[in-house]
Amino acid sequence: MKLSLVFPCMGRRPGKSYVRSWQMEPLPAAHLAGLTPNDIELDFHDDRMEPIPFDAPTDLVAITAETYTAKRAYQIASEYRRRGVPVVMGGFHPTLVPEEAVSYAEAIVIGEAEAVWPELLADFRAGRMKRVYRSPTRPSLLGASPDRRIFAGKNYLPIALVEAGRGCTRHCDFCSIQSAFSGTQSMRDIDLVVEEIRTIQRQGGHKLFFFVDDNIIAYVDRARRLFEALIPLGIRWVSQASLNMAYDRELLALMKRSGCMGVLIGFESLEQKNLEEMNKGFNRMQGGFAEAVRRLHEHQLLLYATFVFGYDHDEPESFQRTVEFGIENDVFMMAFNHCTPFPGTPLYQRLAARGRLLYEKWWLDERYRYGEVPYRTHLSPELIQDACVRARKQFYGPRSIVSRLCRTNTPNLEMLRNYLFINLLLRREASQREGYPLGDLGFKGELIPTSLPFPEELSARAPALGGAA
Ligand code: B12
Ligand code: SF4
Repeated sequence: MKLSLVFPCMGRRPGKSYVRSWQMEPLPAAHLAGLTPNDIELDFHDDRMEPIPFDAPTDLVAITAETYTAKRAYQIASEYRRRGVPVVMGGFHPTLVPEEAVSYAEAIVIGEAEAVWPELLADFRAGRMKRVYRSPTRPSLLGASPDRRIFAGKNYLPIALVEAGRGCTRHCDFCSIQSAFSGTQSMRDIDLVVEEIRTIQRQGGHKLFFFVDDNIIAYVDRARRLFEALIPLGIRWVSQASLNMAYDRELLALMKRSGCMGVLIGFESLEQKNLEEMNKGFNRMQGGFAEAVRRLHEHQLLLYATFVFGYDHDEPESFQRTVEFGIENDVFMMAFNHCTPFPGTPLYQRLAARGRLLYEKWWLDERYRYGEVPYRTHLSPELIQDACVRARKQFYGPRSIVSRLCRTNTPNLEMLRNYLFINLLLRREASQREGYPLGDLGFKGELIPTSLPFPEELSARAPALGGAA
């Protein structure tokens, strides 16, 4: 039997290259490869960087679908369906909107693959693949091991993605993570993580490790054990964490000793009322955001601070204030994004219930483009979109780059090079991503849904989602 794994791009303008900063090794595909029995032949196609050989013989296609890549995933599924090849889909989008995804796949997996993937493959081989596989509880990740051989020969960014834990214990109302993992985090065995890093080091080529954990310090004691175990490896790493890490100077010092170069922290908004509305009041720390940044810098940890705009207490001046905050506090990197209502999140449900969504399903709508605000706000959606682009251009503009560089405690020449590379790349992409289509504009014809009947077990969910203005 031959299985083809596919990781879709978000969309494509014919003849144009894809967003480079997004071209990292896709761990979901490597995890599926790791769970697949050895006697199944495997190939892997990354739609972001190579054409998919639709005519090459294969028995089953497995596609990862996120909300931004859902339309492209359905296009790819349609191409295979045209050729009579069955498709199975999994990932965040089928997990959060199964009643939609199941129309474009012969089978879907709701939740994580670890508990159900071997069963699905056995059923497929026996000719009795079901329409829906659902992980009954969150599976143990203790033994989960990705198979990175599928990445060989592809031109990914030189960053190794490693997972130490999955999910987050917080409940921010816009976040797909809390919806998909019900506010829980599961962890991999620390020895296994260490072994995986050693293997990657032996193979060479990767300079930086990215722990894709949603909140690497969610359980501080466990995080400490992980960081202690990293010290002998001598790696440099980055990850994502919640702001409360800045409270704990001992933890910050340990992170630095273990090779941490910096962290992405969701600051989200300078407006207290917005933080409350998004259920992220925990972001208000003593001394405020500036003190948090100062403490990170005290430990030579670089900060990628992400902000979202479009909550009800944003004003036109909020954008400029946020840029100034970043420049005054020498923040290494910043994201200025509009808030996105992902289906399945409390935010999406609230906006749908209030009749504020501008599209029934923005992720499938022909008119929708990346960067557009798909709901009504007291500021106009266009104002928010333009102000986000302007904020990026200002923050990644020459004056800001030089001003932050002069004052930042850049530890060495390599970090200086990284600083310039990242800031200039993000400057170039400040508007490159805007207006990006969802789905490949070169795709011909309509999406082809599966001819299999709609599964009974999902019927009850159908009216709950997708409410439109
Ligand atoms: C690393 C990461 C990135 C990296 C690299 C991504 C890459 N591989 O190229 C970068 C920084 C580039 C990135 C960019 C973006 N990302 Co991102 N990213 C992540 C992150 C933190 C980790 C992904 C990962 O490797 N997880 C580990 C794997 C093993 O877990 P998993 O994906 O859950 O896979 C399991 C199951 O979902 C399932 N599964 C997955 N696929 C399939 C397929 C089949 C067939 C089956 C059966 C099962 C299955 O089984 C897997 C094993 O159990 C996730 C958050 C997260 N916790 O996953 C966000 C996340 C996926 N990103 C997200 C977003 C929104 C984006 C951006 C759009 C952000 C932006 N506005 O710029 C871009 C889009 C890029 C693109 N798609 O081209 C959202 C998606 C939400 C949604 N509803 O779809 C997430 C969930 C973050 C969040 N807080 O909401 N991202
Ligand atoms: S802390 Fe981050 S990952 Fe956790 S729920 Fe909030 S936004 Fe999502």
